[in-house]
Amino acid sequence: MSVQYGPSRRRVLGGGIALGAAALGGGVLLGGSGAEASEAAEAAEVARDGAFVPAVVVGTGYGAAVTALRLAEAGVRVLMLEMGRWWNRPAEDGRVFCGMLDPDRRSSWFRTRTAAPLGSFLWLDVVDRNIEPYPGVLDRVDFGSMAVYAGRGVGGGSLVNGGMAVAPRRDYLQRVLPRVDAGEMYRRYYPRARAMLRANGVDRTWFEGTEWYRYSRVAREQAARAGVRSVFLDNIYDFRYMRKEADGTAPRSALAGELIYGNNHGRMSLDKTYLAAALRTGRVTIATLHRARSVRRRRAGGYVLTVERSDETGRRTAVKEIGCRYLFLGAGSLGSTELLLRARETGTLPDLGPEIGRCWGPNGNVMAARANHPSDPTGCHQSTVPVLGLDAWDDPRHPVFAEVTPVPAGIETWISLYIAITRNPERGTFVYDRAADRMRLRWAPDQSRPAVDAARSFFDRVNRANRTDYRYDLFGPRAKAFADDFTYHPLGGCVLGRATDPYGRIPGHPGLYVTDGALIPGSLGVNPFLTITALAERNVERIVRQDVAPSRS
Ligand code: FAE
Repeated sequence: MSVQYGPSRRRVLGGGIALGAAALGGGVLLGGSGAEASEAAEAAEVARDGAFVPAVVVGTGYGAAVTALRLAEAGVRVLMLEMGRWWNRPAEDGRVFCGMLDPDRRSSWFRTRTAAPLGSFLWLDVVDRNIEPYPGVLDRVDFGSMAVYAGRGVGGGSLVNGGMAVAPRRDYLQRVLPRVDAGEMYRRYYPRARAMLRANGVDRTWFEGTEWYRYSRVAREQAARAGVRSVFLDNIYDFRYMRKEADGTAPRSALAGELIYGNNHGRMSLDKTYLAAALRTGRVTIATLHRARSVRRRRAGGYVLTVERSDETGRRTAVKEIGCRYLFLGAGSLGSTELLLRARETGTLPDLGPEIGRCWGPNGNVMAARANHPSDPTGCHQSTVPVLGLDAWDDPRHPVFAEVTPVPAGIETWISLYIAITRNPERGTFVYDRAADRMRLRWAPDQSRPAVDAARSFFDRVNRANRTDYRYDLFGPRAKAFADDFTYHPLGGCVLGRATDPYGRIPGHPGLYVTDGALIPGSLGVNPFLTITALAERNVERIVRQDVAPSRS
């Protein structure tokens, strides 16, 4: 079977019916028995060729999930299109996801070999594995001198990320998004996002004593010797569950080397939070293995999407056209930008402005590792869930916020590993390659230099204070202390207040919105999903009030 569907039930629409039913004509079933057996049929029908739905949301990541839930609560029927699959059923080995140390086809989006961020050990290619191509959960999109990791499947990045739920400094948020009232974000939308995402913190007493976080404590002491303060970071991993893992009363996930290829337990990914709530409304349908390819205006108003449906071998099984009145792009920084660039450059939406594709950045990401003294072991047992940040953002020349990340190899490695977020002012530009019908990124290798300079200045300081050195063997076959050629945090491409109005509306295109990381101009100073979620909450609240509600009445 090539398409899996969420557990939504058909339901007679409330206030949104007028819009939905009138527009749908006889096409999509509206009322109904709610029988479980008809769920797949319902989704197939809602996403059938020629269908019209009131609202389409492309993607199922953070911005998309918020948007779908709030639209549905306002009575609007929503179809979500997701190019990946559902991750809610165990495979033959009884697990939904594979682990980081035993990756199989579930790990990667259509690759023949895994492409882990930490690609080597003692310069040897011992980390990656040959695999069968499959719609696996983690994608790596290569753009030459920069690669972007992204989650694929229902839940987007929430299936694979480190789970750190961090709000940026208020002054930096104001600087990055000057059209957004930072006070309102902190008072209203960050708390809402945190609560919905079920962000929680590690118990400090347990943290101080457990073997699973020795690696974080070691990094904290070494940073302190260099005069750098540490901060605890909230996470969407359920720490009460982690305690049970440690006590041996629950199956292990974070304590069994699971993270970037998904967690079989403990992770509160979007399918368990926002998307579960959205599906409970009965107004949201998720069509998986459906990839939005292009968008054009609909003569009677709204938009028409061309959507490709594939099977799990990657074979295209259908091409459909789906009409909608409201189109929300939540396909992530890359996905949403590509859809709009293609529309502008191929002339299906020729009036899209010049800002589409601009102002992209990797959030200054740099990965680095240090070699500790034999007297400073970091532990054979490491929780995969990071909980500690080293905060040198006040450094006037080289602001750095570095997270202490695990090396869950199951053996002592004496390695301290970090993902550093720096304030790299360089920005990339996306251009549409007509011959290949895909987007390319203009990002030259030396555009990563400011990030590396900042990371070097920070880690040199930590090394000096501890008389330690870098590890040069972890980032590929060449001796390299800093991995500056990939990012976990793609940001920008359709920036709020430039490519869109201050709420994500595309100017001159009523009913067309961007609702994801594409809105943030390249840098945030911390990990982005909490801000993407809070911003989507802010934007959709306004859109429901001003754009959607009047059309329904
Ligand atoms: P995203 O979550 O990427 O969702 C986009 C969805 O759209 C995906 O499900 C795609 O499959 C789907 N899609 C794309 N194109 C199409 C199309 N054409 N048709 C249909 N579907 C499509 O978007 N952030 C943090 O804040 N804390 C962390 O600890 C953290 N760690 C990370 C670790 C890793 C390994 C990775 C990869 C990312 C990490 N991030 C972290 C980044 C975070 O996951 C990312 O910023 C958000 O997921 C972006 O949210 P969006 O809503 O923009």
